[in-house]
Amino acid sequence: MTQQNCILVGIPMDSGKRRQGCLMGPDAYRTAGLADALRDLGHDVTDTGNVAPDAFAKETHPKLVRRNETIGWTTALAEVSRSTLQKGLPIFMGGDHALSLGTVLGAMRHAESVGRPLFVLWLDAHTDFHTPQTTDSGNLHGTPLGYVTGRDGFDGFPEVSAPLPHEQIALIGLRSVDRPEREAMQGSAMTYVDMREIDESGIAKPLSAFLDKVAAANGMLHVSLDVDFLDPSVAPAVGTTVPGGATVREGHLVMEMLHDSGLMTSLDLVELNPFLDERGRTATLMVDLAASALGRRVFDRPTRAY
Ligand code: NNH
Ligand code: MN
Ligand code: MN
Ligand code: MN
Repeated sequence: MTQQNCILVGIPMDSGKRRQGCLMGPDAYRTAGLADALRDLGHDVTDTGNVAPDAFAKETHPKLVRRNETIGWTTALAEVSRSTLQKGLPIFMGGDHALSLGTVLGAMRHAESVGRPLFVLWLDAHTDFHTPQTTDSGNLHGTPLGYVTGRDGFDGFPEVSAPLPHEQIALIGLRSVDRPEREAMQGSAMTYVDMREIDESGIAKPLSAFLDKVAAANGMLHVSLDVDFLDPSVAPAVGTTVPGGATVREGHLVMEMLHDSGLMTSLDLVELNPFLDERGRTATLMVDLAASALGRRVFDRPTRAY
């Protein structure tokens, strides 16, 4: 397989929701051996350490949780993401999912500068399509897809000058969608695959259709993997568990197909809360999934003799 220049970026961001602990995520990935797992596959791996948010004002917002801090992170991360994409394949070790406001924005800016369309694959139980107005919880980790698609109401955040077209987004693993999100997504050209569709027809078919679309457009592909995409019985270290999620094999199959496609150009690992983990099993599974996305396989199937 092609050797990649993997650049690990630690993002100890915890401002996207009330429950704390995702700030320990980057160190959990380091402890679980992410860098060595990728090196074993023959890749160049650099860990650039942790990013910090830009300076931010005291919080005063009546509804939104740590809004100003999230703006500080978004500004910093958009630039980190854009500049890291010029050097290699960034792997963003979160941190909660609000980090994707910045990492996706930076990937959009990079893709624009090289004249390629950016596609986004969202692996999540949730759609994360809220705006600061529609969110009930006030948790900005529920808003990154609303933000990058140019929905209104993100006052104070960096401007999204060229919003991501809905046709370039696929969400897979859905099983918790709030009413305002569902309403706003009516008639949208986003690809959405909920758990029922996965149960009925499998995860490979819709994923491969989306990957074909990315390939046909010579697109870049940002993958955002939320721990809660997976079933909580195998991935308990997340604040927002939703039963009925992807199995270990469904997770690996997605990652293996991503690897075979050669299309992935950046990766978020988000929402891991090590404080909620059981003997590191969720961190370890996430590292194994990242390794599958970068080419690990159980064995190279020999040709069968019949
Ligand atoms: N939709 C809910 C909210 O906005 C939950 C979002 N939580 C997530 N998203 N974990 O992936 O509060
Ligand atoms: Mn999410
Ligand atoms: Mn989620
Ligand atoms: Mn909500």
